[in-house]
Amino acid sequence: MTTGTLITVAPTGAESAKAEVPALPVTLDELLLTAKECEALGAAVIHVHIRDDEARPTLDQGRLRETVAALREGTDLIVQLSTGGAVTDPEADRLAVLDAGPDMASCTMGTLNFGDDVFLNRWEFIVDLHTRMQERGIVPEYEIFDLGHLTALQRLLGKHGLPHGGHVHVDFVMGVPGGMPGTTATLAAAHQALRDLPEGTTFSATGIGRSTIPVLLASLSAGGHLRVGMEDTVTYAKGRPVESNMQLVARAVGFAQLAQRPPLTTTEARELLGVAP
Ligand code: KMH
Ligand code: ZN
Repeated sequence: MTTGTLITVAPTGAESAKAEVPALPVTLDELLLTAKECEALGAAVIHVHIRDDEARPTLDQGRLRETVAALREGTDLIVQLSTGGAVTDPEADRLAVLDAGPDMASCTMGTLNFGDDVFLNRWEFIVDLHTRMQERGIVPEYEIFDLGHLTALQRLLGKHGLPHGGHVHVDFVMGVPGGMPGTTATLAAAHQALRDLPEGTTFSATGIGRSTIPVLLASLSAGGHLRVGMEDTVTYAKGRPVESNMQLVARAVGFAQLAQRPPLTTTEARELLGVAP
């Protein structure tokens, strides 16, 4: 049954530079304000990358803990930390992200070319992330950048069991140069491939750059959920830079309402994803 729409905001990412994208939230204050405003608009999950004092991506443990605490204190959003980090981050630091105790964490299901870089996700590393999340009661969001990543997920669940909470949720990240394209046909193929995963598996989707709107519309029409934010999209329309994450969340909420699948509340989102209240 198609339900309302889970809206995840990914406000910062690790790729854009503050100097080039001044509206990017990089300080804790900026992130918290963004989180509160996006929650008020209809977001239920926040996918978090943090920055250091020079606005460079960091996985600093103290900052991660402070960020989780501030988001919990100031919002009811489900806090999902990125274990993807930046392409240069070592595996040990990416695993240590879980020590900050988020509600959810991302788990990318394979290696891919990532523009001019390589986003490395070795099988043993994926297994480590998955099993540590099971042990610690953290709910994963499996990041699917290519169709083969779904096959890898099927293998992971078959060998190592369901995630904490028992529900499987994946996010199709489409349109990365090196990954699957952000098209309706590809989203339909990825959606079809979910039939090989446990019954009830849910998906959200996001399209990088120009593929943002096609992917958003395709996901809604296929019964999927939405991820939006400046991690993935810095141009609102041709020649118009994104002004804020709120602008992207508001647009997604409008599309979801038109599709008669209004945003899930944070309580409904916790129920859907198996995240403790
Ligand atoms: N920044 C990318 C290299 C994730 O957050 O888990 C990886 C990424 C995926 O953004
Ligand atoms: Zn991310």
